[in-house]
Formats: sequence, C-alpha cells, structure tokens
Amino acid sequence: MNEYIEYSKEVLEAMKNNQPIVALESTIISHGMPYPENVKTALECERIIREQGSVPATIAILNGKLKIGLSTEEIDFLGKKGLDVVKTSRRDIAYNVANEIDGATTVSATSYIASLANILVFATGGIGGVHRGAETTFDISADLEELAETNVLVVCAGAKAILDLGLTMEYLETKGVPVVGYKTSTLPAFYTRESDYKVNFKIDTPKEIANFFHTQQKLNLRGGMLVANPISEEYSMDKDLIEKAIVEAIAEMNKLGIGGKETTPYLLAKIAEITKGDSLKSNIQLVYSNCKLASQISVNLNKLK
Ligand code: PSU
Ligand code: MN
Repeated sequence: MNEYIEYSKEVLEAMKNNQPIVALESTIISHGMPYPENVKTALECERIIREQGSVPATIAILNGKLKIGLSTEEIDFLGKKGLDVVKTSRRDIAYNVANEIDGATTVSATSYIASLANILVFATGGIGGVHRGAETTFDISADLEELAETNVLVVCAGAKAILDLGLTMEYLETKGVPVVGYKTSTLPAFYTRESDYKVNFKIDTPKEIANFFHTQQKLNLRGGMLVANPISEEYSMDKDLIEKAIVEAIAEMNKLGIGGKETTPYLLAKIAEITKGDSLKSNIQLVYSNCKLASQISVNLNKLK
C-alpha cells in the first residue's frame, strides 16, 4: 500500500510530530470553481488551516501516486487543467493509479485516501448527496456511501440545494452517519443558512464535536460524521433567488442530456453564471469558514488521541 502513497514534506513532518492535520479535496479545485479563483481559494484554505493550528493535506492523484499534501505548483496545475483532469471518485482510484492518470479527488476518494494516512478530519464546501429526481435517475453520490464506510469527519456547509436534502438526510440516517449542526439545529443548504430539515445533533463547540467523534471511534462505530457549518450571515444568499437559479440550471441540464459525474460540476458552473458570480463568492467564503472549523476540531481531537 505505502508504495502508492506520497506525502508532502510538511505532512510527513506533521505526522512524525503528532500534529493535527486537515485533509482537503481537489475536485473542488478542478471542477468546482473556475481558474484562477480555484487556485487562490485552495491556497487560502491551506493558510487558514495553518493559522488555526493544523497542517493542511490537499489530496489528489498525480503520476500514479496518491498524493497527500500538494505543492503550490501542483495545486496550480490542477487549477489550470480544470475539467481536463479526471474527476476521481472511489471507483476511479485504482484505474487512475494503475494507468498513471492524474485525478482530482472528490469527497469520497479524498476521505478514503485520508483514512489510509489516519487523517481523521476533512474540510470541503458541500458534499454530494441524493440528487433531485433520484427516483428516476438513481443519482446518489458515492460521497454518502463513503461517509458510511470510512472513519473521517467531514466539515461542510450542508448539502447543496441542487440536491434533495430530505432524501440525503434519509440516506445518511439509514447508513447510521451522524449529522451534526454547528451552532444550528437545522440543516444548512450551502448557499443559505437554513433548510426545512433538522440535523441530528446541535453542537456549539469544536471541542464537543471532537469529543463526540473520538467517542464514536473508541466505540468502534465504523464510519464517518458529517458536520454542517452554516454559511455566515454576511455571505448567505437570498433563498428564492438561489432556488430559481437552481431550478433553471437543472432544467437546462436535462435539456442538454447531461448526467452522471458531469452533473455536479455543470450545475455549479451554471448557477455561478446565472447569479453573475454571486454563488461563487458565497461558495468561496463558506469553504474558508469550514476550513477554520475543521482545523479547530482537528486540534481538539488531537488532544484526545
Ligand atoms: N461541493 C462543492 N464543490 C464541489 C463538489 C461539491 O461545493 O466541487 C464536488 C465534491 O468533490 C464532491 C463532488 O465530492 O462534487 C460530488 O460529485 P457527485 O455528485 O458526482 O458525486
Ligand atoms: Mn452522481
């Protein structure tokens, strides 16, 4: 296994010194945002994580290796290549490694690779989930199954409103994945702070979240935890406006016959276009906020180890 993993110097050093680490995904760089905002955001995420006391480990597949911790050049490479790098979920990992195909890892692949290195905390924007219309398309993100299988705590801003939030919560419930609301009892909807759905547990401090996850691990309850951190008031969007943009984007997508792994990147880009970049601005800010919280949770978790 180790022959396939390549750590950055910073991450290797952190592991040796038992420092807290936070994993970051790379699909958000290549497929989630346009260049150059994607690169700027990825680097700022790393800075915020360091500022809060943890070491960032951005994850991708490059030259046939599972890379844990990327250089600025590597992040720039993924950002510039954008949709030309392979969006890599769990099912793509072995193929990309075997054939030395560069891949940007989604939440599912990133969680799996992080877990190989015993990295327990991971920050992202929004997770994949059950898509609207899943009763006919069967489109359910591999992210959910990964949360059920892999011991990683994922900090997100809730599930994106391009998804069916109710069905996403049901799926997580079936799989026994706890959904924690950070200072909130309702599930945030990515661009907005609230939805019609309740989280399982409202917790107000990073320390208590760390203690919860630590206990879950000690009890051998295989699987992850989802921490939903609402976008700050300042950057949250108007609910009706964003809903309109989402409905329009989905209709356009169906007209074009787009499906499968292209669905999420298409919708993100289309919504940014419809909202004239406002959704992208919100997206960036919520990711920063998630990085901050994830780093704080990781610091607390590290003290319990
Ligand atoms: N949320 C974002 N930006 C993203 C994604 C989610 O704010 O780029 C990406 C993540 O990598 C996530 C993936 O794992 O979309 C989900 O894709 P799918 O729905 O095809 O599983
Ligand atoms: Mn899908």
